[in-house]
Amino acid sequence: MKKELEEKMGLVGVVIGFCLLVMHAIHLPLILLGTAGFGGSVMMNSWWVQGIGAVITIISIVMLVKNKSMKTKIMAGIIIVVGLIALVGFAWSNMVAQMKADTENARLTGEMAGFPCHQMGGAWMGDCVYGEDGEVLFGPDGQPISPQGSVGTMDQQGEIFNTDTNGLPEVKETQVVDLKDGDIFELAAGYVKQTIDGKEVRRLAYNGMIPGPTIRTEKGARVTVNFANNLDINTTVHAHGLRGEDTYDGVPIEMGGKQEPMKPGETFTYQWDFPDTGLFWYHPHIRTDYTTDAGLQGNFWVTEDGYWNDVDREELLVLDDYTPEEPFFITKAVKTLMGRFGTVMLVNNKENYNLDVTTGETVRFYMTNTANTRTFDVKIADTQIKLVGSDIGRIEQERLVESIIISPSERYIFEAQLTNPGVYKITSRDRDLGTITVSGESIESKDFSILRTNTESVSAIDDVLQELLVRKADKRLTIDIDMPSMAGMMMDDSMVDGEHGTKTPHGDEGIEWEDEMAAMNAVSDADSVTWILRDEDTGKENRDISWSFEKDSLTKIEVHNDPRSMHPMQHPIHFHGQKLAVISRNGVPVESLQWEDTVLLRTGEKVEIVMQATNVGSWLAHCHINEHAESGMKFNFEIK
Ligand SMILES: [Cu+2]
Repeated sequence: MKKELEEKMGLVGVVIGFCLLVMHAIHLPLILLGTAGFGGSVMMNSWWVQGIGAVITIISIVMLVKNKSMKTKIMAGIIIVVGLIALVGFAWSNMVAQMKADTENARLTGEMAGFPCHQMGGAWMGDCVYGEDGEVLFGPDGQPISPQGSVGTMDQQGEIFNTDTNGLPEVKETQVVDLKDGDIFELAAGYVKQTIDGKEVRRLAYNGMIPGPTIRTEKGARVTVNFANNLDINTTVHAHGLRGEDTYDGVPIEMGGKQEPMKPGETFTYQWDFPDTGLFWYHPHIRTDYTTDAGLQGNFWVTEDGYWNDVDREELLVLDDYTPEEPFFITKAVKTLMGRFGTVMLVNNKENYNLDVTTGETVRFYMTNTANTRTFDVKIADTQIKLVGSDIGRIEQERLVESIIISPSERYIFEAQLTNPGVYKITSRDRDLGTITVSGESIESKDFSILRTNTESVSAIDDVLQELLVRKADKRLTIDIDMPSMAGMMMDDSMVDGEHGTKTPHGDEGIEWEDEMAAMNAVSDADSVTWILRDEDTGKENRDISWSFEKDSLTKIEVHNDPRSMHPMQHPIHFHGQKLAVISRNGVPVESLQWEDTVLLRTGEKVEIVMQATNVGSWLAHCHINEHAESGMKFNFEIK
């Protein structure tokens, strides 16, 4: 009887032992994989599984000692050996995992110290609070808890610019002001309120308007603008794209310019010259990231009889994006990694822009991108666009295009013929910008098929183009970024998703159309990120660069937007007071030359630019992603 029971016990032991062997057969490789960093198994590696294993091992030891059956002894022995191996493996994998976690925490604590607890590519980093199981602890609102006991958010900390809207006048639409040579105009910066996306926000405006007054004048005119700073911060007015005197360029002295920052309540008289036909604009050159986004932006519209094609209508399109109630910090620009993207698309400061036209009309649009960082890809549904002009006047060869890519501060002038009644969407990639409503009796349409060639506009370059293309660059710039405190996040492939590794260029067509790295962008600021323009011949960077050119010289500048930098992305590079023309991109000569003051460099691009130094003085060059300029991406040059 006793022997039978012992044999049955032995059989039970054999069955249990077999089950355990199967478990271990899965368990051990998982432990090993987990230790090697491939995920492993939480369930199999848990304490209770190990506990059951330990109990069974002890039973097996008892069976081994008490049982006389050789079969049972062998089976018990195997179970004991496997159990011990599993136990050692468990202890080993736990120890290694703990060491890895400690190292990682130490690294992230060091590099991400001071950043609020946040998630990036599936991993938590920053000042997080961890529970006993090593998981991040969350507050009742679902946000991670910070060590200070408060609930952490992705936002920056610090004093923000005033957001009070009490007693402010409503914003007005821009008005076109026609000025003749010698005219005097009064301009003032102040505060207004506006409701955007249902939220009432405090904005900054010139003469109460956003965009500010559109100053329309004739080529060759000089106008006087008495400007009053009615803001509670320092400001200047920069005349973007005008080849006038550096004294009136609005670049503050501390940035290598000629103007003392205007304190609140001060006035300054600008003498602005308009030597070129086309579309230009004005905006502050102090904390441009805040002030331009908040509304300080207006166009100069320089006309010339017979310069453009015959059209039925001329319209301004000022493109911007804006996030209501997102704070700006007084001490520093934030979101300096990508620049500040807006959530609401604005055309002429309207959320729902619509233009009514009569069927058959040909419209010429004068388009400016005043956004801080967003590059637009402008399209009108079912409508061909005829590109006729850019930053500074006509392009060499007019052409029909599907869409126009316009980076911050650039201008494009294009024509569209609306021949069929209907509502046509204006879009940029996945964003709706507005509509054109075409209705009424059809008028007789103008001939839209003519594509003019304007060789004389660019003859200064065209005449020596072959020589310029083969000549060695006079100056070479490389675009780079320094972000020591964030480097660990960028270097570690597990911290960023596949699209945003350091090896793959970002975005589509070398352009980041949206805030594709929102989490990292939100924790970046002017202190943690330095954007760099590096002179390859001297090794000097940003404000250490000081170039000097002879008046009327043609300088060939090669700019390389290095795709191997820590965070490659597109940059619109703006030179004050001169004319630029791109002659080749990635070694391929351009088909149509055009004068510009801002050149877009897509990720990885190597662009050859020719600068015509027509304008003596001290000038600034910088990236026109305003947060990038605030993070160092600027240098001075001189024309003598
Ligand atoms: Cu930039």
